[in-house]
Amino acid sequence: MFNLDKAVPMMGMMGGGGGGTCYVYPDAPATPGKVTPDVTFQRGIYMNGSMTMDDGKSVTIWGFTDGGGGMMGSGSTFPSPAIRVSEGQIVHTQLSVNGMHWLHTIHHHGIEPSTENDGVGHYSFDVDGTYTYQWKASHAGTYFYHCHTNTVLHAEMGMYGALIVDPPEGPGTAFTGGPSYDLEAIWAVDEIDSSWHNKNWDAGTCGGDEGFNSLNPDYFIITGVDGAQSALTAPGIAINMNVGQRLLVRYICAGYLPQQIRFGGLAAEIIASDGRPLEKSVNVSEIDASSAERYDCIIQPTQTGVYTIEIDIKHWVTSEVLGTARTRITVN
Ligand SMILES: [Cu+2]
Repeated sequence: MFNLDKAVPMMGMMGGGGGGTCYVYPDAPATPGKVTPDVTFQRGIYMNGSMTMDDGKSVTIWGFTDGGGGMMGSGSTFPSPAIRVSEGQIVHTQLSVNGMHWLHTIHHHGIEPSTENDGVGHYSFDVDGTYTYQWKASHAGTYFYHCHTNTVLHAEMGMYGALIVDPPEGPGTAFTGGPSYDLEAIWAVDEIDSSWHNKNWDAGTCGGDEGFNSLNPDYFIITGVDGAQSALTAPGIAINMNVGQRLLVRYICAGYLPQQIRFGGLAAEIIASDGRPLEKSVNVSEIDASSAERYDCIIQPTQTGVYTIEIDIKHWVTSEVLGTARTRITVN
């Protein structure tokens, strides 16, 4: 039913690498069983964004724009703009890569729609034109969306954003029957190997060795902000709160390598993971996470103070700590 036979040699577009069939499958079919949605999001593409690191260097970033049309560089936020919906809604995410010489998809990670709507390029197609992903927000919780074309590179380049499903009660309640919260933090923690950030979109898809088996990160970031210094004070990442208030931390392991998050001496109550409530919440001082995992934690400080949150990013074989990203919770 899919056009796997349309795998096309795209030698003219690629930079280096061997021959043979390239693992990209351009298509933009009609959405099967398309219905009227409760909410629609438009997403375009940018591939000329940049992020300035605390050491002053600039790293090229790719991502999704809010709005269709594949507008180069327009609204190039990093991470990509969040998709926030209510449990029970039918959602359309319309991705446009019109007229561009590259392909992308949107995978709504953890949502698990039908294969056509799952955005995994090599299981369906890479969007060439406009495709409307149709999916249902069945379970309140924390998810994220990312490109699934030449994934190892495109996710590394920054093509991801938060995906939050609120319960019908709306923001302020984690899930129906779950805890309420006064403040919210979305910490998507990622590592960057800047030596990967000058590749062509299809690098490696035609069989060439682009070195994607060797990730040597030199930057460690929280929700698009350098975790060396800037994330300690960045608005929306660093949190100011009062004793007695309840903070919901939506922690997303957005990198490839294992991570450990430590809450600086604050007690964190894990209430949900990967978009599902825990049967019984767990109180922890730290969490070990691996790629694409999400943990929802309630933090309700009982004492004033400045608490430094540290996330170690570790080598996937040796567990050596390769770097640490930091932010802060200030309790008044
Ligand atoms: Cu992509």
